[in-house]
Amino acid sequence: MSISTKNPYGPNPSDYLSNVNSFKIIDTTLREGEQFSNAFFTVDSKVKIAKALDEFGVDYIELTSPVASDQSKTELETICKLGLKAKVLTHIRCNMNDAKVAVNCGVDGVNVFIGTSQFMRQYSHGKDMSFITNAAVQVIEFVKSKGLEIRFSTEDSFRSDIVDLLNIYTTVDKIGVDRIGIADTVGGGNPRQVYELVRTIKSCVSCDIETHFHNDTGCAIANAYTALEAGSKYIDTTVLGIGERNGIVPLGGFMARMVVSAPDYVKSKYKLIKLRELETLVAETVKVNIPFNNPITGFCAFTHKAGIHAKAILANPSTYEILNPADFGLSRYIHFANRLTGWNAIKARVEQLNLDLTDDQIKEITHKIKNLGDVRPLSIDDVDSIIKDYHSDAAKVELAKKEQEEQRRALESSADDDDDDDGDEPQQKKQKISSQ
Ligand code: HCA
Ligand code: CU
Repeated sequence: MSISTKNPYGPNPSDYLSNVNSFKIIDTTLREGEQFSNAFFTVDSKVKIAKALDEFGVDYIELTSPVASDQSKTELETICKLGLKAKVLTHIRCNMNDAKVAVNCGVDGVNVFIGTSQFMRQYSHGKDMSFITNAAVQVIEFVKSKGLEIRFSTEDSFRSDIVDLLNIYTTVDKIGVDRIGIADTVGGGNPRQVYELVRTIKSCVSCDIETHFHNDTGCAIANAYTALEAGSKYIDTTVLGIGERNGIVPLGGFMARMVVSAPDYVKSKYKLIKLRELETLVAETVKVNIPFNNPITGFCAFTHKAGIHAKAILANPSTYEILNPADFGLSRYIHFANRLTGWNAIKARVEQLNLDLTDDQIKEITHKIKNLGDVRPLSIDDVDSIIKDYHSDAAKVELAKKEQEEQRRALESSADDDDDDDGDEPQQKKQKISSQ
């Protein structure tokens, strides 16, 4: 029976606007990520992270606005001078003062945003839609006049009035904005809503769409994927998902999603092998651990435990793995030190230990391991000791058997020696032994 090679997770052909196979990453670890409660970046750490992101292959790197603080400006200017392959953006409020400072820092483009929901208009900046639209037009035209890329985003898009959104997006589209941004600022959006909103907006504008998803309700990666299906092209990510509150789309988890759906595109474009290093760098910088259940780099992401799983994984890893650890420079691990283990997993461990045991013996050992595993958690050492003890006991029994056999032979041959006195030929001696 042959297994179909068709990818069941590939783009849906009915999504004719889909960018699943042609998306771009705007990584905002150095802007949104700076809003993570633990983050404290220095020029040095920002440079290191920017270089690592560039090596990984993200398309854009977004940095904190230069008006946020003197240091923020220095960091932005320093990173603009690094000559990275990735384009460098800065993220600013929608006003001319911020825009004037931004365009003088050496950036490739500017990501401008302003809140459009009732919440933002009432409790954040207090401006109405016509003020917002005028400000947006002024800033976009100014940034464009400097020959830089410009994106205009509405903050809290999902709680904004759809008519307001369509009005402002079509206005900025007409004056030549490069991208519009749709932001799920509070992380309340679900994939179906995302699909509908992106699809609706996409049908009204000709520019590209960037989307930004917070993860308050755990939907960030799913929302990003759905946004691509609906025609968004750019996805905002941060390393490990760091950002305001519990953050946004994590780069690693997003890569896991995308490599399954668009393997050729993802593997040719991004250096997946660098992911762990990049995550470790950011985790250390902001003093957190990589979560145990992180896609790809969580410590148990490629650990297989139950005996049934282990058996199949040993026969063909794809049986229980949708991601190949080797694509990320990682390896899978069969967890054999537990009561759910099976004899195939133990056999693999016996082979790793270079010991010679029969399948029946390994089954007996597995039984012992399961019995002990019922009583307490097991370590690898526990299992190895059980295997080695069994092996040395078996070796002792084998040795004792051998010795007995040798003694028996010796006895027989001395009996034959006695018989020799009667002048038997050697050939006859052999026959005597074998006939016993
Ligand atoms: C914020 C702003 C933002 C902006 C997103 C964007 C958000 O910190 O609140 O520019 O598209 O989540 O709305 O990050
Ligand atoms: Cu955000």
